Amino acid sequence: MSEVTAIAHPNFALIKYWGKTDFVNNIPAMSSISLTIDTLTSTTKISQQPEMQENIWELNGERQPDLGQLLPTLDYLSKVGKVNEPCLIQSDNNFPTAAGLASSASGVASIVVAYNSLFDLGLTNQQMAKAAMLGSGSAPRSLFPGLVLLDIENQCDCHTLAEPNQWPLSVIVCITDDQRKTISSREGMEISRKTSPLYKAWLKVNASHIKQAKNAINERNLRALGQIAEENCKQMHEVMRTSNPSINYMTNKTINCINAIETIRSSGVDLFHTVDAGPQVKIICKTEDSGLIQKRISSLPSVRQTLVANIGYGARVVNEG
Ligand code: 2P0
Repeated sequence: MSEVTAIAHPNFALIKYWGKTDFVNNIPAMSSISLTIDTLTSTTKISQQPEMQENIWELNGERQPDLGQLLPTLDYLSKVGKVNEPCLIQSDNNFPTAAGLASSASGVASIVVAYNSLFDLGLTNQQMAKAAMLGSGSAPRSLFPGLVLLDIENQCDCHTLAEPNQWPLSVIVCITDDQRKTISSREGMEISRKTSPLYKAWLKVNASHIKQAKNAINERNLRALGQIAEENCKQMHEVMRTSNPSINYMTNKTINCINAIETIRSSGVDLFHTVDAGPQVKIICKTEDSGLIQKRISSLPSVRQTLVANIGYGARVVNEG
């Protein structure tokens, strides 16, 4: 086999990771729970290139100056698999890159899966998760379908809590701005860890938020999941805001969108929102309500575009050649 193509989807955290316990091995300081979506896709083709001297990475058709945060992932994969052959890695996102839509998670997950298949490494789920985590702390979650737990209390085990067909939810991604973010999550997390007076409390509350979210998922209780997810989101943005320098990924457009979501909720529709390291707002709702919610949200001047997705599948190979 000389080339393999794999796809992976972004995942959005409902209980969030913001801070590392080990910067070198990129290990999150808290557990997280996410939802893998469909529709938005990172596609990576990896091809063996014996004539090349080193691995080359192209992102959205542009050759990257270096392997950047992929380097630890590729070093780990080549070491575990005893592979020394250089590859051309071509990744494309069908959605804005580095705008708070988890493009690094889906990108890294698609690379891990493609590499594992190309060199027939036969990695275990735990090895795949470790390889992905070295590239991006949220990337192991995109390896798996549905609602996913990344459990730091259990050697960073990552697994699905509910499969897509076990709880059919939809996600409406409200794009308020598609510019690249000015401060990366990686830098932001370190600033928060070192400077936010709320960081210790943020670490401490994680176990309770994880437990509440797991219970809500077991009971398929959207309202309870929404309450804890919105509380967790609010606390993460407070940790960011109280960092020095203060970090604020939300804009006035983000706030307008959240206010509109609250108005829709007060009219009796069951939905909740979450916001990550960017100005976009993600709405989680029952699939049968997504059309109505999208119609109301997309009429807001602060929302440039909406994308509707359902719960999606994990990273997978789509083509071998
Ligand atoms: C999350 N975020 O749990 C949180 C919520 C953003 C806000 O994980 O440094 O790209 O590569 O491990 O995973 C985004 O950060 O950071 C992220 P690194 P990552 O989804």
